[in-house]
Amino acid sequence: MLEKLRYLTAGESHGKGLLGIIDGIPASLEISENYISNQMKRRQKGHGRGGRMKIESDYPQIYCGVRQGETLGGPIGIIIENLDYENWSEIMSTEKNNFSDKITLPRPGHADLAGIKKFGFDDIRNVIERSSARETAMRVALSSICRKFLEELDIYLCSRVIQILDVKDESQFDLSQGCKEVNDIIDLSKVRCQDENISKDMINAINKAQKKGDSVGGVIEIICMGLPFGLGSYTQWDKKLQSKISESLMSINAFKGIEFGAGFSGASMVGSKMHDEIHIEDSIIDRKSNNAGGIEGGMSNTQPINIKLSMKPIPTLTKPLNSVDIQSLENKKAHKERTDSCAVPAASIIAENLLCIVIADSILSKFGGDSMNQLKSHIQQTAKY
Ligand code: EPS
Repeated sequence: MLEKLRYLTAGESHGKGLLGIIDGIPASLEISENYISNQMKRRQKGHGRGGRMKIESDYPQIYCGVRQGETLGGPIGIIIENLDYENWSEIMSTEKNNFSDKITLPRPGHADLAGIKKFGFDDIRNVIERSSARETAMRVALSSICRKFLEELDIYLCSRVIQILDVKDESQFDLSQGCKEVNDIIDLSKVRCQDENISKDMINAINKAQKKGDSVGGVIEIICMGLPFGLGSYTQWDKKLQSKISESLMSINAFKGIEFGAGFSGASMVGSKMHDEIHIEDSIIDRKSNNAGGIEGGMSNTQPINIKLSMKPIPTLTKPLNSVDIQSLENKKAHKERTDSCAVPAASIIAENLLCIVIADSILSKFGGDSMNQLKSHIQQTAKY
């Protein structure tokens, strides 16, 4: 659970647009629509996206909470219009009209079946609209304010795709140029993979699946650098940093697994190989390895936070799976509509930005401050290392 920041999103995938509010950001943080828009553009890219991203501009209009380019310390409101709404205005009308077509064929793997049962609907459209990953557009907009907040404190994040279907990039994340610069380079790959040849294989895997009416998932890796000691806490279950991060990142559509540092492979290591020995150099306590992934005892330990996340293949298939018509109760093929065949590169941007909310919240919990200047002076008063 977040302690100092709160945020909510609203909006249907093909409705008028998305609304978002984030509360708890200190005053006097410089932020612009342009800064947020750059993160939005990163989310729209990636090989395997369907036609929707060609329609949308995903421009984040800052509606309130910011004046003269700086936050005011109150709630910040953002609006993103769905440009596709003009093609859906009859179906998605908030006022009653004569539209009566219903979707009755739940897609295996999607929210459809459990969603209609939960709310007592007879039209899966009512579920599709809010369960769509379209909502993550607003979450990227809100969390990019936290990203800017972290950059002011010299905390940077980057991410990459390390697997699409069975094509794996088993290289180490090359961070020699620094997080920000590395991200700019990785953004140039259509699949956000650091290796050019493996990128091509990943693109081929996506194309092959797409041709067969299928979809693919994958694995991403995120790094966060520049953290102080002691974000999170060992004192209570819901204060542990990895719990907060897991809650936030596992809420991203289609994410199925999370690992910190050595993760599952740590289970087959002996303790003497797993744990990162501590040494001191130039008065800085440091490590030669980071199997802990930057978190020990539920707290940041100044090593980069290293997370891997797995994403399942998108459930909307142009060659649909078997399903049941919920109206006629006959065996039929599942509903199909426009879809992405792979959204793993976009998911890496969503995860990177959502991690910013958790880290920003943990910084505010530890150091406090109503303005950026107050926060910075509190951080300075506490030895970073
Ligand atoms: C998305 C918009 C959606 C999908 C995707 C995410 O657009 P549309 O449904 O109009 O094609 O591309 O949603 C899903 C993958 C899903 O399963 O709902 C977006 O803005 O990211």
